[in-house]
Amino acid sequence: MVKLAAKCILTGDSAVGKSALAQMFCNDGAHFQKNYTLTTGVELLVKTVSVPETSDSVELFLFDSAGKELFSEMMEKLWEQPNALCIVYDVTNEQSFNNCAKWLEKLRAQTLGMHLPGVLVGNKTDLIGRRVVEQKQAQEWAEIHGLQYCETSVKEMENIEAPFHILANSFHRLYREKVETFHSLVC
Ligand SMILES: Nc1nc2c(ncn2[C@@H]2O[C@H](COP(=O)(O)OP(=O)(O)OP(=O)(O)O)[C@@H](O)[C@H]2O)c(=O)[nH]1
Ligand SMILES: [Mg+2]
Repeated sequence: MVKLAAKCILTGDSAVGKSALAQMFCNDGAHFQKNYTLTTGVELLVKTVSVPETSDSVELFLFDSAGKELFSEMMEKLWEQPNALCIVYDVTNEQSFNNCAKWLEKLRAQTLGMHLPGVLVGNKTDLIGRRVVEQKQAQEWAEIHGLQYCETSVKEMENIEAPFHILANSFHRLYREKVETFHSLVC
């Protein structure tokens, strides 16, 4: 039984639903906050995720970051040495999707060329009539940039565990690969 810990940065434009997603996931869907509370700086949430078909687990340290530019300098300091990346946009807000490139660039500056598990999340899929970013378009963008993709509705509690399970599983896989490489070198 292996217990891993991973620092996961959660980023994206303001009001896309990052805090809602992190809080619902960490509190097992306890309460959806209808009213918007701006995140100032970074809020840390922790949750342990089991890795399927193993007895292993990954403790995710979620760094729920402010989308407002005002806090970016202070945040980048707290972003040092991440293990996993989660970029969220709002499927009803095209600008929030376009800005994912900017968020990814900021994150990549922290990872010094290392490949880390990453996921792009399209949130607010419950607002069906207001959707402006199509799934195919976002999925293609994610693939090009080496990210996995999923869509969520925090409000409807749809798929909210998916991004974090994807990240935990990918992080665990990388760990296994490193262990195997190490064994092949010493044996
Ligand atoms: N309809 C709908 N609203 C959502 C959903 N997820 C979050 N919201 C709402 O969107 C607003 C913003 O959510 P937050 O989670 O605070 O946004 P944030 O990305 O953390 O914003 P910053 O902290 O400013 O970066 C809140 O009013 C939420 O209730 C969703 O899936 N559907
Ligand atoms: Mg927030």
